[in-house]
Amino acid sequence: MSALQSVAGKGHATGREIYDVVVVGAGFAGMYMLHKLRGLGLSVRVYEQGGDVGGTWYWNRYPGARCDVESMQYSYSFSDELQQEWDWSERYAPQPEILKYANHVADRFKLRSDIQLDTRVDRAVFDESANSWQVAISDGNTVTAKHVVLATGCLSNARMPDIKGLADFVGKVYHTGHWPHERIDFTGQRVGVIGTGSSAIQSVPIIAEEASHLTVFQRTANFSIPARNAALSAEERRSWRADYPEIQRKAREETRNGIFTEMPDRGALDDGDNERRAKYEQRWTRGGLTFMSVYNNLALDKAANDTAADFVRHKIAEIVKDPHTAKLLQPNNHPIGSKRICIDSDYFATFNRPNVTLVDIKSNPIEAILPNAVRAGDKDYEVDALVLATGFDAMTGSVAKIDIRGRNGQTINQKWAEGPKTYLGLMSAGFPNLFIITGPGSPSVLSNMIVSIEQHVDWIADCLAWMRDRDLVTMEAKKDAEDSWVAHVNEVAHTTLYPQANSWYMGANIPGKPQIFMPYIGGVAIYRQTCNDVAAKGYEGFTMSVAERPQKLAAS
Ligand code: NA7
Repeated sequence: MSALQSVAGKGHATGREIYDVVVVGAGFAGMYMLHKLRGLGLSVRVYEQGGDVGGTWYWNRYPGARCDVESMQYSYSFSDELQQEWDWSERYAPQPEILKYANHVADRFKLRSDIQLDTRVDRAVFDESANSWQVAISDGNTVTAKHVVLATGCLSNARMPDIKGLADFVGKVYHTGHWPHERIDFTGQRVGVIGTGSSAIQSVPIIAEEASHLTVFQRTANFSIPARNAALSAEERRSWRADYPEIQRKAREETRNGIFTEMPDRGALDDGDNERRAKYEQRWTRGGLTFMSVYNNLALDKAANDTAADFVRHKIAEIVKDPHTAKLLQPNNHPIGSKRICIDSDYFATFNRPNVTLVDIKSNPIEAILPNAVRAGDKDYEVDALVLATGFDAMTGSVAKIDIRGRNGQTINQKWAEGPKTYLGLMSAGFPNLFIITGPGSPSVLSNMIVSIEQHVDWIADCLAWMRDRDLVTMEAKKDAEDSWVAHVNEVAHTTLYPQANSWYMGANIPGKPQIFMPYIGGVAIYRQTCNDVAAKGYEGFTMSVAERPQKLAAS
């Protein structure tokens, strides 16, 4: 019997189950991991704290929530039948449609029988004598797993701001990342939105249409590009599908961010003013994230970046009629793209509505929330409902919430106290047989997440099959390989403009969180090649151990 074959219980845990793999989370990463591991004949149990599959798309139900990568590229590629049969209705699918897709995948691949919903993984402790994990789940049971895969998501740990008086507010308080399941009707209400990141930028135009008055509290202005969302025609879908293999190969092997688009061949300063403006104008008209890939040095050269930033600031000034409001909405404290660029549908134009007010809480910070108002700069803004669009404890937050103990009882939070430390973003030394999907140190949130998820899942599955073939029972990142990878991730980040922004990429949005640039900025193509090379060299940088053979009894 191979080291990874074992007897697994079905249904709810009784406390005696032994799984080859426990997967934490049933979002896009967890679902594909389950499917892939089943294909290897492994026993797998997925625990999901939400009431259904979908991960971030299960929780982020705020008005206007939609994907910022075009849907034809934000789809699984592992099944040709799936990608040929699923019809996205819009260029950027709205959240309900993405959630429907997640449910379709769960049903189509019959995943549900191995997914336990409404169940948190509270604790995972590595048992060094048995080379396995003891995983304590919120139904009170503990199961054993040879391997644990954290598919916990990067933007799934909604962050409640610590604002004085918030608990005393008498109206309803909603967090965009933890939105109720029923439709919230703001008709006739005075609504306050705190935060102006992507979630606010998507929801503000919709809330403004319903609310009697909307007050947006802005600490940092953000760059946003029009989405130009539209219905997808059958012809457009057909043309994507006809070229899928080549589009996907290019996205994986030739791009930095896993999004197929024309590759820039020159820097912004290689063109004259008129030509450059024409190119920006063309991308602005086309809409979407690819605005940033018009030139190849926007993330690297401040002078080049300024040309794109100036173009967008100019557009904001053109759209927003009140010059004071326009000025406030123009970002001026970070390079464009160094915080995740937003894409919107009429965000800036919403501030021309008579029922919308922008409040600058950078100059006049929020002092307190009163029972029926937000007090900022000695002024009380009366509101009936509050929307907190204040973001997430990104990349590490959902890992940190689980009490994970590796060798010698060390917790992952102790190990990561000064910032996350991983080898390839996949494993952390001292935590054998524990994989992280799209973890810190991998391209992750800088990329099309589906592309990065599929790459990690495939790599992990290949690795487990390789271990099984060789009767290997543990795999662990070597400390020196991890140290050099962490240094490399940091070094590459600092060749770019990204660390110049106080972004959630840097952990800067969470008071007290170490400020380290968390994702790997080298790009998905280089990263994939690195991971493949590591595997081809017998998982270089990892230690593997074989199962101890049972001792033969000495003849008496
Ligand atoms: P983000 O991008 O982290 O935005 C959060 C916003 O909330 C941002 O404008 C913050 O201002 C603001 N914020 C956070 N805490 C406070 C407090 N205490 N007071 C006032 N304002 C605050 O989160 P999103 O949910 O919008 O988007 C996350 C990602 O999801 C996005 O990038 C897409 O990839 C999808 P700050 O900038 O910190 O000054």
